[in-house]
Amino acid sequence: MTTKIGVLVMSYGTPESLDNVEAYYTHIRRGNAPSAEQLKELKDRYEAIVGGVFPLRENTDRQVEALEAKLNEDKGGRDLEFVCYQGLKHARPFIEDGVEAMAKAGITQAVGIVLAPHYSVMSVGTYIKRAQAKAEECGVNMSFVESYHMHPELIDVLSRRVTAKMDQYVEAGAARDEIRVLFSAHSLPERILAMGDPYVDQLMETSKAIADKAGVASWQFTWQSAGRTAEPWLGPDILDTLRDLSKEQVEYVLSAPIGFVSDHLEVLYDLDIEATAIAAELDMRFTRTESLNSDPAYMSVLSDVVLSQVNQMK
Ligand code: FEC
Repeated sequence: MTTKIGVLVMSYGTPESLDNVEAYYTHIRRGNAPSAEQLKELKDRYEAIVGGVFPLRENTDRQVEALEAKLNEDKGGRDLEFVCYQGLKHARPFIEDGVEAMAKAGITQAVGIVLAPHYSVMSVGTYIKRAQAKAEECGVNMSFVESYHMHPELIDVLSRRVTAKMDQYVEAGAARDEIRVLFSAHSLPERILAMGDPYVDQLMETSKAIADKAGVASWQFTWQSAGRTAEPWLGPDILDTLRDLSKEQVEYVLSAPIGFVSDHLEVLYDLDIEATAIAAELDMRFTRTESLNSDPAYMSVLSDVVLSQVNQMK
């Protein structure tokens, strides 16, 4: 008999429309509604990127669909059927909705994976905690992929993304070693450092592996998209980094946001609008690597790590 394996594919989530931004923001703030000013500022950012369309939703839908197809292709001769369910952190269908849907479909064995390659207790850790709690309540036996930041195919596809944009700069007249590559990821509160969290080390490992593979002579890591809260967040922020690079007379900057896998607000606004504008003011050239979205190479990474997890399941 064919065994159905549920795969809970977890992602950040985005509002369904501009009218839902307040509920979404309140959820991110753990039930505390934003002030009118904070809400306007966030709505303005969404309007600036898309004028009312939320690209993360469609990108996540495509990733989930493509992963299900890839898993069923890669399963080999085994009598398994993979069924993917979406579970979002801050929007519908929530992580708990995804687990409940699996249980209702009679699934008892499942794997959870987050569409973010690096583990932090404050990011991937919280997705897993919520999914695990719901799975226990629903009687689903779940195991989780915690990170896949050094998967060789991930390093390969990301280094090809870096090389492609460096080649464009070279065609435009830059010398390869004049191009500064800025690897980046979402900042987190500085207190993760005292917790021994692996997030920073994992991001540095990915950055170094890509730089080595792509033969990047000049690179550094910087943070982006820090939350609007009173506590200190990991820095330097990319905007400050750009100001520093301008003092060093760096002319060509290539942004590689390796902590993210989709086009969404933190890429399309924070990099494509905000950082691009600062770079223009500083008279620097600024471009970024293309997001993975549902690139078959990324789907292959996800399929591989999910299948490894299935192989370990009792
Ligand atoms: O396109 C979209 O609609 C969603 C874009 C989006 C992604 C994303 C990814 C991560 N976040 C992470 C951590 C935090 C922490 C806080 C926080 C706050 C926000 C706010 C918005 C937002 N995040 Fe986000 N994040 C995205 C969007 N994020 C909007 C609220 C306004 C603001 O501060 O800018 C602070 C929460 C708090 O108040 O305590 C912490 C991490 C990731 C990458 C991993 C992942 O995808 O889960 C880490 C995409």
